[in-house]
Amino acid sequence: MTQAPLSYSPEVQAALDAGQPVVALESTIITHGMPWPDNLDMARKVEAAIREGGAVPATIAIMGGRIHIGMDDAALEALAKTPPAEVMKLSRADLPVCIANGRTGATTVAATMICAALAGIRVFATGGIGGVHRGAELSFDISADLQELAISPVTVVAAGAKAILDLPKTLEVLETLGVPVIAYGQDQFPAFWSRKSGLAAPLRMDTPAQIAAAADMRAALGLPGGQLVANPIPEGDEIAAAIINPVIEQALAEAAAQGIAAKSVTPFLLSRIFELTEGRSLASNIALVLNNARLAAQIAAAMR
Ligand code: PSU
Repeated sequence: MTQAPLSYSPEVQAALDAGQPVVALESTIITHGMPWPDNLDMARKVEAAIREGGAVPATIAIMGGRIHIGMDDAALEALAKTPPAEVMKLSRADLPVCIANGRTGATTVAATMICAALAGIRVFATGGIGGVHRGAELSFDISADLQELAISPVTVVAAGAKAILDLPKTLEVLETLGVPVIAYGQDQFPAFWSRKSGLAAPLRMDTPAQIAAAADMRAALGLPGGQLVANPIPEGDEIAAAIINPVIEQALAEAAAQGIAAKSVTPFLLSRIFELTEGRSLASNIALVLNNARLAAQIAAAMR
């Protein structure tokens, strides 16, 4: 039978062999989520934050038809420099196709969860998960990230779902799928660039140990799927909802007018919001990813 072609970096291999905490990181945020060279800077800083937290970072990407679990700095730089049009944006449907055809691809939250689970990594840090897009009642555009949270046993630390989405509907779908949505240290579900969404989070936890214990119990009960930890952006880095919401509305209107659809929607919106906020949205995005990386390292250290 064909085996999954996994290539571990020496550092990640050693950590997994020794049972040390490892945190997975995705690559779509590098190739499609942020512009060069901020994307490389972010990727390096996030890896450093995880190391400072006492865990080993494992950035995941598909290169030359192999699943790389942990990338060296040269590989990270090469991926960050590659134009988005030359890298496949991979989710559950296209991950095997990319690997089988020997291509290069960046893993979204869904694909990173699949690869992390294959590698035995149980915690993953990112910015914000994909979710139910606004107008989904007509477009049916719902990210495969939501379904993946119900399938792959990985705890995903994010600053909620991106505020470009329909957050109430995203929470409804997560509930239907049986995904625990855990706000960290507050009652509200955070809204990516802002700490508050005005929506109550279904669950709240205040320590990494509680989150790790819940993941362990999920496994003990034989329940498939992971957990979404919604970690609010630090106060000093947030953009108030009153400022970011009109910008989101404008970017959404432009996407609709230009007929942007499917996998292009999220990268288009993030880059337009970056331009419209003169870079402020990117600074906040980087700050929230770093904050998530620090929490993920603590959760990984608390897992059995
Ligand atoms: N977090 C960020 N920026 C990003 C992403 C996450 O701060 O660009 C990526 C993730 O890879 C996530 C994807 O899976 O955005 C969502 O894309 P879509 O809405 O097309 O499912």
